[in-house]
Amino acid sequence: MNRPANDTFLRALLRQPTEYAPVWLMRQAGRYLPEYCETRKRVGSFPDLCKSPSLACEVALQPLARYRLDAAILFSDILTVPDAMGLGLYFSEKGPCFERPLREERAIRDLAVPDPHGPLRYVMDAVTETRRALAGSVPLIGFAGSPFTLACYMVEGEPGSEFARLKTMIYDRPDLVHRILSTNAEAVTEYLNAQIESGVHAVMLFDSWGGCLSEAAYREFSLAYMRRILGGLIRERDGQRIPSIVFTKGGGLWLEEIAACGCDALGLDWTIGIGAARRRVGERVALQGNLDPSVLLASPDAIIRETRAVLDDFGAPGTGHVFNLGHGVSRFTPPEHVAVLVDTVHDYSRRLREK
Ligand code: 1CP
Repeated sequence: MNRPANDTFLRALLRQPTEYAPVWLMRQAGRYLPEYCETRKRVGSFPDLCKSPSLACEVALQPLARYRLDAAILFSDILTVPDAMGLGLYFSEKGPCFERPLREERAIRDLAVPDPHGPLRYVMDAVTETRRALAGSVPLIGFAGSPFTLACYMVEGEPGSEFARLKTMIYDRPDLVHRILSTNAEAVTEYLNAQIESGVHAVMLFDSWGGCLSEAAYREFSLAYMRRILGGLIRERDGQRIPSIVFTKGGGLWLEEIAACGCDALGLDWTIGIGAARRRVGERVALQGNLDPSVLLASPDAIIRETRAVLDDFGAPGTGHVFNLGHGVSRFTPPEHVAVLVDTVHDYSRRLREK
C-alpha cells in the first residue's frame, strides 16, 4: 500500500510533525454541493447512489475538485450495515427508516453478522474504485457507525423518537440490548477490516448518539463496544499503521475514557474547547474537530475569525490536530464558504508553525 503524495492527514493522526493542519469535513460530499444534488437527482434515491460504486466514487471526489482538502471520505452511509442485516433501509421525508425495526425478542435473537463481501460487496467496490480514482493524491477514510448509534436506528426504525424505545430497553431488557450491540460490534469489525483490505488509509467510528446516554450507560452500552471493535481491527497494512478515529457527539465530559479506548484520534464536537481537550488528552491521542458547523452559514469574515480561533486555541507546536467541523456540513452551507474555511486552515496554521 503506497503512501499518498499528501499524507499530512495520516501524520497528524499519528501526532507526527506536519507543515500545516490538515483539513477535511464531515459530510464534505453532500447536499450543499449543487453537483451532488445533480448526481443524486440522476440516480433517484440516496441508497441507489451508495450502491453504485462508480457514482459513489464520483460524489466522493466532488468536494476534492473544489477545495484543497487533505483527505477523501468513502461515500456511503453508516446504515448500510443494518440494511445488510435485512432490516430494509429506506428514506422518508424525515430521514432514514427501517421496514423491519428490531422490536421483538425473536428478531433480536435472529440478528446475524452480514458478510462484508456478500451484501456489502458494493461498499468494498466503492472503496477500490475511489482509491483508484484518487491516484495516490490524498488518503481515503473508511467509516462505520458505532454499535450503539446503529442500534438507535435499528430499534427506533424512524427519526424523531429521541430513542425512547432503545433507552427503555436498556433499563428493562439490557440482555437484549447487549445481544444487538455484540452482533453490531462483530459486524462493524468485519466491515471495517474489509474496508482496510480494500484500501482505506484510516477508519472512523461515528458514535453520533452516544452523548444521549448517562455516564454509566455510555460506558456500558457504547464505549465498551467501540473498544471491542478497536481491539479487533487490522492495525497495519503493508507496514503502515491504519489510524482510527472515534467521534462521540456529546462526549466532551468523557474524553479521558474515550482516549483510552484504543483509538489514535478523538473527534470533538463544538461544545468543548479544543485547547482544553488537548490539555486533558493531547499526550495520548490526536484531536479532530471542532468548529461549529453553523459558522459556515455566517459571513466570510466570521468564518476566518472563528477558524483562526480554533487553531489558536489548539496552540503551538501544532502536531496532532486534524481540522474539521464538530459535526457534518449543513445542507444550507454556501459552497464558497467552504473554500474560505479550507484556505484559512492551511494558510493560518502554516503561519503559526513558522512563528
Ligand atoms: O442525498 C440525500 O438525501 C442523503 C443525504 C445523506 C448523505 C449525503 C445521508 C442520509 N447520508 C449521507 C452520506 C454520509 N453519511 C457520509 C459520507 C459522505 C461524507 O461524509 O462526505 C457519512 C460519513 C455519513 C455518516 C452518517 N449517516 C452518520 C454519522 C455522522 C453524523 O452525521 O452524525 C449518521 C448518523 C448517518 C445517518 C443518516 N444518513 C442520512 C441521514 C439524513 C441520516 C440521519 C442523520 C442526519 O440527518 O445527519
